[in-house]
Amino acid sequence: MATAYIALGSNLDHPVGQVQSAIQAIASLPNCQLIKQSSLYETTPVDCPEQNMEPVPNFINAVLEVSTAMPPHALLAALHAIEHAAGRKRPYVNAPRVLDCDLLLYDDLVVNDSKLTLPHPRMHNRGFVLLPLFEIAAHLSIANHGKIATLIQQQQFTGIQRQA
Ligand code: PH2
Ligand code: MG
Ligand code: MG
Repeated sequence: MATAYIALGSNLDHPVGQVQSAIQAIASLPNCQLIKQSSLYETTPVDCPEQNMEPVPNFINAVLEVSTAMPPHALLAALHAIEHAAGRKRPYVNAPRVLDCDLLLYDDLVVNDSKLTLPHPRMHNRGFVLLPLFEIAAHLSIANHGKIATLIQQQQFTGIQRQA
């Protein structure tokens, strides 16, 4: 069994419900056991372009730890299927989305191929990933970037509110 960390995000169509449904869907995957889930966090958009002067809605973000017998590419495909089932569309880069499920880490595996990059290439400077991840796995390090505790100390993250 491998330990994988998955980031969830939604800023369209009832984000809290979308993230809660995604947690259930991931917990129900074959060969996959939900070990930990972070709180839900309301976060302000990072690198999300406005379209037609429309304000970009806040996100709900969370991070999960799973224990899985699925190889990493199979797990990624399962996450994409869950996004698709939730109605995910990709009209432009970082468009508002009903559901984003990102594979962050899979044991200590380092992967760089056309389908998958591990660790996730932007996780080390995203507060909406690092803060929920720290809540459930404070000890973690990211290959080539070091301890997540240090990464959090070194950066000023704003607009991240843990839900009660
Ligand atoms: N996801 C992105 C880009 N920007 N900002 C927040 N707050 N939360 C996200 O999940 C997020 C983002 C690309 O996937
Ligand atoms: Mg993402
Ligand atoms: Mg994604």
